[in-house]
Amino acid sequence: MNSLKRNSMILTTAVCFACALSSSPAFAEDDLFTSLDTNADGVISKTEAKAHSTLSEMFDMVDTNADGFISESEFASSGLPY
Ligand SMILES: [Ca+2]
Ligand SMILES: [Ca+2]
Repeated sequence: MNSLKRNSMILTTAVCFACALSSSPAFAEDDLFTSLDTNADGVISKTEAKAHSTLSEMFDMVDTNADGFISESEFASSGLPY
């Protein structure tokens, strides 16, 4: 009885921990993308990227389909430190 209770407590803690792990980095990334996308058209232009020195330097590398804009998925796969 006692050990069952403890097990379910451990499980709850583990689930919460996994939850925090998976949600916070995504949130931070999303937040930066949104704040860089100043005209809110869903992509980051070269001009908008100038607000972030690292992104600005890496723009051509991050813009994998070379359309001159960084989409959210291109941004997400860039592995940029932020
Ligand atoms: Ca934009
Ligand atoms: Ca692109």
